[in-house]
Amino acid sequence: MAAAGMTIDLPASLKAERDGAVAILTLARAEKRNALDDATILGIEKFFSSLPEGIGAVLLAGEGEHFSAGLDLSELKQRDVTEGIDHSRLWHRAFERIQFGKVPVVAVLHGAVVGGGLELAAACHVRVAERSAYYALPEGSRGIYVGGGGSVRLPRLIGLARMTDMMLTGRGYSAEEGQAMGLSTYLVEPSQGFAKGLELAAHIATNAPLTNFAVMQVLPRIAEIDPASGYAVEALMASIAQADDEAKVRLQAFLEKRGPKVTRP
Ligand code: 1HE
Repeated sequence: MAAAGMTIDLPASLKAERDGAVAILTLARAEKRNALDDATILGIEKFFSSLPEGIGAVLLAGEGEHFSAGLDLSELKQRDVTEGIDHSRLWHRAFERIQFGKVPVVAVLHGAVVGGGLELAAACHVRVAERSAYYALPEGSRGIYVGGGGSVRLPRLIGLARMTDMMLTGRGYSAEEGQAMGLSTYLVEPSQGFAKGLELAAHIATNAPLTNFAVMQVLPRIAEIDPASGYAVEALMASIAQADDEAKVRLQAFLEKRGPKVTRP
């Protein structure tokens, strides 16, 4: 579908539109609870690989009552081992395009955020949850395993013990619990998620591109390396960012009382 302001051809399960500098990607398969089939995953990969010029952030949301029911179980059928690996690698590729793509991604979560849907949410940079959201990893009860990068991202997000518990016991978490454990960083009333997510994405799009690059591409790498190397990389990144014209313009604006002040939260 070629959407308003966006010329990316996507499967019917995805809708793309543009609101100024924010590209909005919507999971549009509510009749199947936004279950993620291969076409949708390929569409996600394509969308994040072909963002047009002028886009500074992406908002990801889901139509209907649920963000996503995860992997489309009807496609699981009887893959052999090699096909299974290829399938998981496809998800990895697509979700890497989100996490380490061109611009930050804000996800709006509501209803079921389960299995591969939770893995998709975990690949985004900012998560806004509506109070209806709930989280689970039902892979255990289906006799399968996470395959969309969940083993890598979720322990870093909520801790290894919580993910182990979710997978072994089928335990779910409410929106409030998810907020307390850092799964979401914004918790809003039902139907308020999209507006909040759009507001955040629009703000992110006004940041200096080099700052957004550093936060997306450098910060998570520093978090994975030893502290001594981390300090060295941080010093280099800080020096590169401050030498950029964009930083000079913004610092000058503040010093001339034109830049925004930090407001009390
Ligand atoms: C689906 C899927 C799906 C719904 N694949 N078709 N994910 C799960 O184990 C979650 C499975 N889904 C559910 O537990 C429930 O559907 C929900 C709690 C999300 C929503 O319940 P509800 O009552 O609103 O909907 P429903 O009646 O269960 O489903 C509506 C339709 O969506 C129905 O199809 P229909 O043709 O009978 O109308 C369902 O079959 C269909 N549907 N979820 C396929 N997941 C990279 S590895 C990742 C591994 C995983 O993600 S495992 C977790 C899979």
